[in-house]
Order: sequence, then structure tokens, then C-alpha cells
Amino acid sequence: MKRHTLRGLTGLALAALLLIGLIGCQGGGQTGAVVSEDPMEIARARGLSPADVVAAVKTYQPTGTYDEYIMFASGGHSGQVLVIGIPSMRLLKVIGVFTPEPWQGWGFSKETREVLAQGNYDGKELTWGDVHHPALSETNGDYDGQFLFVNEKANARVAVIDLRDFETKQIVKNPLSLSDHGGTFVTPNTEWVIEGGQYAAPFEGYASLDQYKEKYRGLVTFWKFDRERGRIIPEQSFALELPPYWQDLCDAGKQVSEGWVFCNSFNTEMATGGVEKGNPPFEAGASQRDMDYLHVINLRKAVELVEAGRTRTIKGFKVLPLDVAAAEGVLYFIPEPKSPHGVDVSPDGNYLVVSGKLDPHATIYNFQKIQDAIANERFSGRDDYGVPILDFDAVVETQIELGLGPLHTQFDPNGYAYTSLFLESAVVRWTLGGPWTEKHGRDPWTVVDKVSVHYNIGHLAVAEGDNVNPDGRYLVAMNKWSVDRFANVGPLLPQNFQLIDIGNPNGSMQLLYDMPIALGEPHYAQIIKADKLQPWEVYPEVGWDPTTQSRHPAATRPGEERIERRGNTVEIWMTATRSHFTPEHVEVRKGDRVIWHITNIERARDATHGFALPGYNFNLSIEPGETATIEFVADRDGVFAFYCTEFCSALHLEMAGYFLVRP
Ligand code: K7E
Ligand code: CUA
Repeated sequence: MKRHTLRGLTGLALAALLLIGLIGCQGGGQTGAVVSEDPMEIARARGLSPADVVAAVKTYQPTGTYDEYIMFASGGHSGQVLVIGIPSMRLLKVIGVFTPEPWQGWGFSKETREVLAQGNYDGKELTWGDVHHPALSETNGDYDGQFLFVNEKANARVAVIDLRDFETKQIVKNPLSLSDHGGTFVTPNTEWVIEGGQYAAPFEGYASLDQYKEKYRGLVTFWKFDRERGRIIPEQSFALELPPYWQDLCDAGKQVSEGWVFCNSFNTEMATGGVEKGNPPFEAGASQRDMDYLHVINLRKAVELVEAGRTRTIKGFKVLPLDVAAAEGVLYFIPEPKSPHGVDVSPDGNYLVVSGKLDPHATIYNFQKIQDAIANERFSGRDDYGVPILDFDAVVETQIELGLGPLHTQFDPNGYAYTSLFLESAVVRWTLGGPWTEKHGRDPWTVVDKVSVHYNIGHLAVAEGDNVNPDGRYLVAMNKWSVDRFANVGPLLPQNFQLIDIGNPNGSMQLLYDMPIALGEPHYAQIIKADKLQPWEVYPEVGWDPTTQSRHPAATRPGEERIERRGNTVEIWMTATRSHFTPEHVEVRKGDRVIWHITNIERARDATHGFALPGYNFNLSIEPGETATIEFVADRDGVFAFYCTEFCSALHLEMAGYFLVRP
């Protein structure tokens, strides 16, 4: 009977569609409903060009099939990380990192609040972040799919995400700085997570801007990562003191340049602003000189000196002093065209590509030439802090005119480089030289293709484009402005990720897909082959604490549910399963401290239960096997109906209970 009704409806709907289609045809418009099953006819009716159809076919992911690549993108101001499938550009997850996120219960359970609190500044709770650069963990320079690191520029913090469950496990607050940028980047075996600085300030306390040169400092921090524990070890980490030039992006050397780290800077003028006092504004003051300094850091040497005890301790953190670094061959400068932004190391480690926002060229440095210049002391002088400056001509490989506003560069396996052009709103493809010439068989160091993007591109990401074996194939342009690409949603517009097919190096790049990003301004992203990720389907056992990745002390099995009172403290061990909480009644007295554990005893994939406690501002996500805790003082009396916030079953609405607080 029911079937008949459904069929009847479908028939009716079809008839209606047909009618609309006919009327549309009569009017000669292309906007009428599409009724044809013929792809070409549908394309014609929708006004799609052959290129559009090709793009659609290249990106469509039929239901139940999986994307070939996974992109981890910065979530910008949201403080989170976006997980996106490629080529479909479907958003798969938003990982809560620096900002509380209710769907995941991130920052609501006691366990996750403790992780968030690791990022507090001087006891001050910080509830947002400005996420810039995700970095996947690497083994031998290749993404290994185990961990993801991200930095947060606004407060100089770094987070560690475990890719077994895509959850944040640790946040470290940089004790010496309130501003970072050149992070995170990892060394080829993830021994170190690099966090570069940005706006110089005193390492501790106050100093007036008149004392800028003496008291203000830049830095780059090397966080020691313990892969077994899946944690950064602050006690084994250190910072390298740098002059108060504003350090910008960094990259870790790889292959031949492994053990070295490269960071740009963009205020070697040491301008201190003050436009209101008649000084040049920052953007002019910091752009006076023709050259800034590429910082070349010998990390191995730095580690030796740290191990030899050549550090000072500031705010409990080891610092390798600038004078030691300059004297001992840890730090060199190379002139780089003014106000550079990205520095990117080619997959073989031979070349460093530096692009300057104000210079249409990319400057390419040769790592071997840098080594020779250091060995032969080819210095053109020292800066005010005694750091040797390598002779530009001795270390440069070449300069190529790429276009207006070059920012960031990525690589493919065939010897091509891809650079974002911010001012020109384009991606430019160009050839590497040296050993790469044989691969592409074209003129070295030459622009070969350009594609427009929409608009004002910042970073770009190539599939596995930052490791020693790039895949190429896909490139995502991360555009700052979308202007006219999407329906008007008011004065605040989404950002625009554009997927570009770079799979045919002899042909041209093809724009495939636009994806609006509507919760922040992403910066960088990394794209990993999906089959390198092996996340759990459910937690390994019932009673799991994801923040420690081990059995939760309050794990509760069916039959072990209970409520215990100790003085003014009431502790609850609850279980959740489809479709009930056990127990369903929890009664306390006003003023009691409540410690409430809930274990999801399900083993079925996707059988997540939520837990909302109204009036007390709690929501939990309790995934199969997980134990989560809330802790609070029952400071208001009344009756509070708690309920499951995931539509888990037909009787989901009945998955509820009463929290009664007696006056
Ligand atoms: Cu160019 Cu923070 Cu890497 Cu923005 S950064 S784009
Ligand atoms: Cu459990 Cu809804």
C-alpha cells in the first residue's frame, strides 16, 4: 500500500517536472528543470561547456566511493583544521583544535578542557586561534599519516593532532613569544617541529620601543617531538635567539639539505612604526631596504650546542643565544629581495625558492653553493648582531620573473614548480633546472603555463607537494577573495579553494572546482594520499580516553553503573547505548560538586551518542568506546532534562534523563 503511494507521488512529481520542462522550452530559457537522462542534453540545458563537463566528471565522487587524497587545511580564525576530500572537495571533518567545538564536545568535557587549557597564556584562557600552517609527520621526508601539527599565529601556539582518531592531543604555548608564523614545519623524520617567530618583542616583560634594537628579539623554536608518546617534549625543546627582524615563513631542508632550516624575514630595517608620531608607517618603514635576510640555520650544530649546555634558560625554556649562534656557525644570513614571503625547498633539497611580495621574481638559491660559501667564508659582511652575511652572487642559482606578487611554491614529481601570484590572481607553472632538466626535457628555469584563480591567492597545495616524493596531479589554490564566485551572502564573503588539475605537465592546467570556505581564512594545507591514513573505526576498547589514548580510569561496563556520594561530591558512572543512558535519574543537592563520567559501550561504527546538559553549558560527543567526563558545581537548583544530541536510533528522542538539583 505504502509502495503504491510512493510510486504515485513519484509519477506525479515526474509529470510536474515534465510540465515545467516544457514550459521552460517554450520560453526558450535554459533554466527549466532538466528532465533528460542524456548527459549531453543535461549539459546543454544547464549551459555547461565541454570543459565544464570534463571538470564535473573529474571531480564527481559516486556515493560509497572514497576520495583519493585527503587535504588538511588550516581553518584560519576558526582555530580549527579542515579535512577535505580530493578531488570531490567535500568537507569531511572540522577538527577542534584551539577553539571549543560543541559537535565534538571539544572543550566541554573535562578531558578536552585540560588539553585546551595547556594553551592558556599566563593563566588566561584563550578560546580562539589563527591557524596558519598544518604539517603532516614525515618518515624519511615522506608523509607517514601518523600526526598533524599546526601553529596558531595570534598567540604563538602549536598543536599536535593524532591521526588515529583525528583529535587534538596537545597544545604547547611558546613561553617566549606571543606571535609566530613560520610554523609548523617538520624535519624529515619529525624529530623537530619548527615554529618560526613573527613580530619581535622582548622575551619577557616590558621594554619601550626606543630599546627595540637591544631588547626586542626574534626567534625560531625547535619543539622536540616524541613519536612514541605522540607528544612534544618542552623540556627537550629550545629556541634560537634571533635579531628583531620579523621572521616569516620557514622550511626544513630535505635530502641533501637535511639538518638545515631556512626562514625568511621582512623587517631588517627594524622599523618600529608610529605613523601617528610622524614616523613612516610599518608598511613603508619595513620596506626601505632592497634586501632582507634569508636565515640559514644549521640545526644539527644548534642541537650539539644545546646538548653541550651552551644555552640560557628564560622563563624555564632553553634559548641558544644569538652571539653563540653567530660565532659557532649555526646562523648565516643571505640577502633576499625585499619583503619576501615564502621559502620552499625543492623535493631533492637542492634549491630554495624565495618569493617576494614586492618583486615579480622568484630567487632560487643553490644549497651546495651555500655550503661552499660557508666553507670558504664568502661573506659580504656581518649584520649589527655579528651574523655573517653570505655573498648573494656566490649562492644564488638564478632569478625568474614569474608575475605579480609571487608568494608560495610547491613542486610536482616532474621537475615543475608552481607558484601562487597574489596580485595577479594566478598560479604559474615553471621548470626547475639542474638535475630536474632531464625529467621535464624543457628549458630550465622557464615559465611554461599560467592559470587564473579567483581571487588573490595565498598558499597553494600540491598533492604530497611538500615531501621528497610529490604526487602532483592536483593543486588547490587557496584564494583570499571570492568576490563574485558565489551567491551573495552579505558583506562577509567566504574564501575560495579552487581545485586545479595539474596532471598533464605538457598540457595546460585546468580549473576544476570551487569550494567556499565559510569559517575563517585558511592559509596553508597539505594533501596526503588517502591510503596512508589508517584511522580507527571505533576506539580500541570500551572505556577509552582519547586524550591519553589509553583506558580511562572511569571506564564503565554495563552493570557497573553507579552514583556515589563522598561529602559534597557526587560521582556518576554512566553508560550510553542505543537508546538509553543508565542511570536515567541523577539527583544532587545544590552546591554539590558533580563528577559525571559517561561511557559509550557501543562497538558499532558511527554509533556516537551526544550528551547535552541544559543550563550548565555542556555538550559531549561520546564516540563508540569513549569515556568522557564533565565536572561542575551544581550551583543552580531545578530540573534539567539531559538528552542525547546525536540522532542515534529510532528511539533517540527517548534517550534522555533527569538531572534533579534539590535546593
Ligand atoms: Cu602566506 Cu601565514 Cu603561510 Cu597566509 S601565510 S597566505
Ligand atoms: Cu543516543 Cu541519540
